[in-house]
Amino acid sequence: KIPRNPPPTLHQPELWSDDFNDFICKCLIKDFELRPNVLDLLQHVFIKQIIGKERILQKQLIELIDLNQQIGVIEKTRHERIHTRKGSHMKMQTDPDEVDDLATLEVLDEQLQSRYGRDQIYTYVGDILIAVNPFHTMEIYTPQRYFVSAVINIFMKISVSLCVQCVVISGESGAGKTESAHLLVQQLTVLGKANNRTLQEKILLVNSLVEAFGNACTVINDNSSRFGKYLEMKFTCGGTVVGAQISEYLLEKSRVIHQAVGERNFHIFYYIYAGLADRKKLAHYKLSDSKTPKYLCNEHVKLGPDIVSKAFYKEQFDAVEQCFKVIGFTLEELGSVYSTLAAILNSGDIEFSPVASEHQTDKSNISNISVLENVASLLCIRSDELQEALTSHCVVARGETIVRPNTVEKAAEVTDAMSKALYGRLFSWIVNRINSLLQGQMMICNDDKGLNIGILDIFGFENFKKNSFEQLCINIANEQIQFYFNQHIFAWEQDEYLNEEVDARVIEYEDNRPLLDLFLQKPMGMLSLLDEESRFPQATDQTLVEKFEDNLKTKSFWRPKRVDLGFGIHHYAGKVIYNAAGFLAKNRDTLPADIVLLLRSSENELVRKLVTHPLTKTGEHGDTPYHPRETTNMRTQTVASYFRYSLMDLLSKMVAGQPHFVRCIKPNNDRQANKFDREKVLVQLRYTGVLETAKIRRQGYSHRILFANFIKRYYILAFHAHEEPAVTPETCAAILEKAKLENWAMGKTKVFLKYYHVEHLNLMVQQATNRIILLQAYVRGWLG
Ligand code: AD9
Ligand code: MG
Repeated sequence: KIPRNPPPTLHQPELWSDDFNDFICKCLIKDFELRPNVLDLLQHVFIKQIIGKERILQKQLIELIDLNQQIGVIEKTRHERIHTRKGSHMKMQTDPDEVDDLATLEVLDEQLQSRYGRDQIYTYVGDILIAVNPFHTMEIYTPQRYFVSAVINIFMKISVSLCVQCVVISGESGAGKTESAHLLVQQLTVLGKANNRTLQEKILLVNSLVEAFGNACTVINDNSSRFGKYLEMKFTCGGTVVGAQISEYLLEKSRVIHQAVGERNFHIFYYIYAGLADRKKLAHYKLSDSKTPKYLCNEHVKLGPDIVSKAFYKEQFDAVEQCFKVIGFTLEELGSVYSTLAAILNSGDIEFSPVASEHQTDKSNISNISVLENVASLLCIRSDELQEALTSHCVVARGETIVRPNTVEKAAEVTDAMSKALYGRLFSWIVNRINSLLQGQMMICNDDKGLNIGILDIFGFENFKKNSFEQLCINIANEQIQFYFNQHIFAWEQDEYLNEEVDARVIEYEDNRPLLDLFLQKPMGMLSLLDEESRFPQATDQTLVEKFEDNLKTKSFWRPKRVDLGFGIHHYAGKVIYNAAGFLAKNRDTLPADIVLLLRSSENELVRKLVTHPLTKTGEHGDTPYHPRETTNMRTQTVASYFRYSLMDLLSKMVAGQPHFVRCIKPNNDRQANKFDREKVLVQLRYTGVLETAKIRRQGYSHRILFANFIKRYYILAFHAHEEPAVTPETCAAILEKAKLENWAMGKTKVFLKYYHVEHLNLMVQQATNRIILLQAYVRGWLG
């Protein structure tokens, strides 16, 4: 009666389809009563749908499990692999080519290289996944292959631990974080078989859409993320995707008005310019096809007027528009988005000239009124009011409002500030809108709060020839992520050994806490000093660096000779020389109240929304409160203080979940396939702490599980399903002995396990659950 086909595995999701489970419920398992721990077991394979609808008779279930035990389903290869790992752990003499987990091996970089040569780009070091950028398309992303085993891990964990899982993807710029994040989302949507295809499709498009607005070509990466992204995928307890939410962090808005040598503006501007030209709609959006907008003309990038003829950009424009539509933006909204983008492009072309008058040398005039009118008409505001807001400002003195003219420089600054603000707010609006459109889908099953996998993909560590305020922010964010990693892998682990009185060797690691203090401490950290200096109207970038020099007394900070506004920082990932030119202005990031008021009078709903509450997290002052403690004086909110808040917000999200680390490694600086620069890789392994991780994984205990949880999860391996063993260290020991495991340790409240212990235990549980899946197949066969 038993089917002869090979046992179904987790890779065959069709076996736990709703229909099938329903079928079982109805036909076979009618009056069954299921114990909570067996229920847990079932959750592993997301057949919870069965339970709750009908009750399963425990005795019969046990009988059926016994029946399956006779069949002895063993995932042979995997089983052997774990044995190899255990063996190599002790003897260190396995054939390295056979091992996917390099925590057991000494020469990491060599092994990564030989695996890379065979296109094996994913490797575990303990429970950290190393992903080496292949720089070419690979055919491995099918459900049966490598990456999926990592994804399944994460996926299994949400069901077992029922807590938020957080995947932290890190690595330097161009190492492959964004690609990895895409692949992860793709595979999670497949695994979490979204009930409705449209939702699945929408989630997959979210990344592409926000990246069109938030990514740009830099000298390191043609598709470099210029913002941080935290995508949360929501699942039911049955493992079905039911929604997604995205949070964005720290968009590099300054790119809108200026790009460094060899770099470009955000992708979307090129897409829209070429796309509208293709549709003969440039004139409608007040753009000219003969004269490239100034914001898109970086003299060092040979793009020039041929942007409009770039086939690639046109295709991308169509793709972005398609994303917008599928996700659910209305045509009206799309039109407003295009108008706003076109208004920004036009703003960059407004020209100011000094007014030639003996008395009023400080005054400025707009020399190309038609461009100003274009901007006003695209934003649906009055052009005379816009002209006034750009060329003058109000000061309140002794209760009286006085209008003062703006100099040419000041007027250009105000224009740029408006462009940056519009873009930053547009970006936040798009993200918020996506979230509310995806929210409609959220129907978490009634008995729980739903499960959640978050994926963090931020901009990677950067070290250019010339590094400015933006690089400083990006690198501080990476410093913070590294700190979190260290805390998790090293510090908390050691604390726990102490508390639980478990003996373990102390691991030395590079603690970057002093560096974080250097940046974030109040009141003497770098960002606080920057804020303080930004409040003085007379301060200059020169006085700022002097202030740094006077106050930051550490080896990690120094002033290089012969670089005027230069200062150096020794980051965890290497030394970077920054240039403080423009720091104060970039930090103040002021958007005059006149401009805000004017935009609020717009006849375009979107434009009005961009400058009205409650838009979250847009970065300029005058907005919704970002942080109770940071908002005491909204008028003075600077980029630095907003940045600090964002970082804390991000961190609180991460700390709330169980982390999984993916370390992306860049094998060479030339973006070439099949080129493995050993030195380059070794440096990354060293500074990301992967080398130490390997060490701690060899020596320490990566998993610590409370007695009760351990017993609940694994008791089935040593006890009968109907037994209820006492929550004691003895019960735990009995389970571990039954599983024939050695070298674990018993703490005061927790079992301390090496990662391969957990794999072994999970494998055994999986075998048991496989039997349950097999049961389904059996039942199906039986029912014919
Ligand atoms: V940055 O910090 O945002 O500047 P990332 O995100 O780390 O950087 P990204 O994912 O954009 O790097 O990868 C850079 C390029 O490497 C991609 O454009 C691809 O051309 C290439 N890449 C990365 N990962 C893969 C992959 N798994 N398969 C194929 C890849 N190509
Ligand atoms: Mg990226």
